[in-house]
Amino acid sequence: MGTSKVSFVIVQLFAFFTWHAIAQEYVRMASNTNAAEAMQFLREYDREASGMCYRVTMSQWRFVTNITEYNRRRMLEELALNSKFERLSWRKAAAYDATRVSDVQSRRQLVKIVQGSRAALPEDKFNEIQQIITEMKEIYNAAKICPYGQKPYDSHLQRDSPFYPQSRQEPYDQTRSHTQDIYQPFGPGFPHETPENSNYCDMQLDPEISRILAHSRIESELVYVWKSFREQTGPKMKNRFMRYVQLANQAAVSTGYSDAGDQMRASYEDPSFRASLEEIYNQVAPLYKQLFTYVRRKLIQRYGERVVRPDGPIPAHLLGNMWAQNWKSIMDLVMPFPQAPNIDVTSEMLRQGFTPLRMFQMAEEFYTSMGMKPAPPEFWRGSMLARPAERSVQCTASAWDFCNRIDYRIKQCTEVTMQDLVSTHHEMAHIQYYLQYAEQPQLFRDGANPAFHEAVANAVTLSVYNIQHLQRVGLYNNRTHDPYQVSMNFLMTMALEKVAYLPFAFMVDQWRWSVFEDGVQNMNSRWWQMKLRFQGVIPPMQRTEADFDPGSKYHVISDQEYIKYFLGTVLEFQLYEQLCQAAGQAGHLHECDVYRSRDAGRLLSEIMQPGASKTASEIIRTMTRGRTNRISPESLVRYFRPLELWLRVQNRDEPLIGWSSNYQDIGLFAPQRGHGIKATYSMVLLVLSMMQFLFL
Ligand code: X8Z
Ligand code: ZN
Repeated sequence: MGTSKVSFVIVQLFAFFTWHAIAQEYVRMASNTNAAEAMQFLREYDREASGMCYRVTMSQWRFVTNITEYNRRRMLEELALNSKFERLSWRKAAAYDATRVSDVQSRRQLVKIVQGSRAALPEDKFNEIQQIITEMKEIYNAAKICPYGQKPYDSHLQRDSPFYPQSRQEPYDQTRSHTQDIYQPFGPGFPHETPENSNYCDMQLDPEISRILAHSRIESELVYVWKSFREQTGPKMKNRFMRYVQLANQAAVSTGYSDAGDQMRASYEDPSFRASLEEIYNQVAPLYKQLFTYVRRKLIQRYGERVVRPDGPIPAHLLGNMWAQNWKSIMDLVMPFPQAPNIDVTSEMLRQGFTPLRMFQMAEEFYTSMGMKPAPPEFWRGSMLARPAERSVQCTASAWDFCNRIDYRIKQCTEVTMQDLVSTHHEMAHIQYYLQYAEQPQLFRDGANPAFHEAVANAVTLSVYNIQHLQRVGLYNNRTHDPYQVSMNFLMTMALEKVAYLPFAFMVDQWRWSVFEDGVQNMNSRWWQMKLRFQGVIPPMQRTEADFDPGSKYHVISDQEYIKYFLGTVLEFQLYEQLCQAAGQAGHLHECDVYRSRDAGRLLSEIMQPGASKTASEIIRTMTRGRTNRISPESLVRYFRPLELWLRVQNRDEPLIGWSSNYQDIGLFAPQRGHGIKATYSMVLLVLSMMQFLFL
């Protein structure tokens, strides 16, 4: 055993005994057995927490809809007050012995106050971890890169480059990149010598970099932006992230968990959570591998075998997205029937004179047609439904609950496109959820578990971005093309978004939990090990431990759990199928539309109304009319069944469905030589995991 291993064991032992002492302390603290007093505390908490939540939410709203230094300061002040309130409430709640409170709902509320918080940390450390997260977010948001293929000081050329987006609003012109190759070797020191205040090295993730990854088909350009964005994020955050891991673990241990991953998983209230996740992953993996194999062949046709090996993993920069998580932008390369159309009703919306307001009215009518609630007048008065001309705003679409049972808003820089029409229905689903659980106490005004909100919102959008629905609302009318071909194109678009996403959504927290559990050594190599194992992707160039590629994903550095997106995607199809059954729709799942079904509306309301007052398993039991209490991927697999059959035919001559990895693949990220026993140990682990993959 190497010295590092010995010290690791000592640290673990020390951590265990420290934890034990603190956990004992926590248990001793929970000594107040007066249930009546606990319930009185919860009544006061509900009132104060709602008020606090209103103030913080309002300050955040004011900032994101009008970005000024003054609004930022006000928001930070409110957040600081909120932290104080959180710490105080935590101490009070932790003093009660929840097991003595017979009322289930009150007990549940007490547990909710205590379990997800880091308030068990001493004040300086509590403030420190919050500060670290804020700093990491700031670094991330400030990341900018120079345009591709230009010397950084030649600003004139930069602006004229066909690679430089002409305006933030203008669509990226892929054809110009195809026909012109203006690649110039970079000058010495590029891009490190770029002046900090350069006004042309100002390409941000959103929209410029994302647009290049989505639309450019020039491999060297894709490599460049992929690499440059990682240079501007991960390494600048790695040390902070390591300290964050340490503090998050301390907080978790002080609250009675084994580590911060254990604490994150607690909100799912499932003792066999990790096994359940793995089971779901294994059930969707065959479908993913069919899609993967087909896409790989198409990428080889575009980029050649020099870039993509016929039985190998796919290099991560070719899939149309910074994290290879959503492949819908490469639809042009993989479309099953290029002669049939891809459903896009944008031009029809423009022809019919749609406006952002009309799109939201249409979304509202979707819910009222099912007998659900209309948006209140405050929603129409307060929301920001289009980009304002006169001030700077954050444009990511979001739905807001101001915690006062009156004020609900949406912020969306809506443009008249089909994508934004789907998005209006998605955001309105969040508003509908808020309205449905409004009468619950503040602590229960949330999804049944973290996966529910997104799952519900996306389940509705499955009924909206849907050939039948678009026909019913007079936006689509296909008389000329083969319906089978149109359907396959549609299902491929959906698969590139949903099926391709699953292994990514699964691996992010597998990695994060392994860091919390096993420590911060070789974080980057472990990231890529998991990306290879679950997604079948490799980096396009050598990675080392000086890189910190997980830091290129916002949810990792901003302390947002990610497994909810994996479960949410699976649950979304399960819920959709249940709504379809309630609506009496018996055809293909991907053709079901629940618009105007009162029965589907009743079921959806029943799922939404309890908020978080019931466990996810209770809600799933309601949702499936008692058939199961577990999240299952069967509906997702059923939805894609027609496409899966088509893919199997396309892949019939492929030597390998899925991927095999070799030493070169692993060498791209294996820990560097020269680190003695640690490197050898890691290499052995890597080879073992590769063998395990090959023989499974
Ligand atoms: O973070 C988001 C939304 C907010 S809930 C913008 N999403 C995940 C991501 O970007 O990774 C939506 C899809 C998954
Ligand atoms: Zn959402």
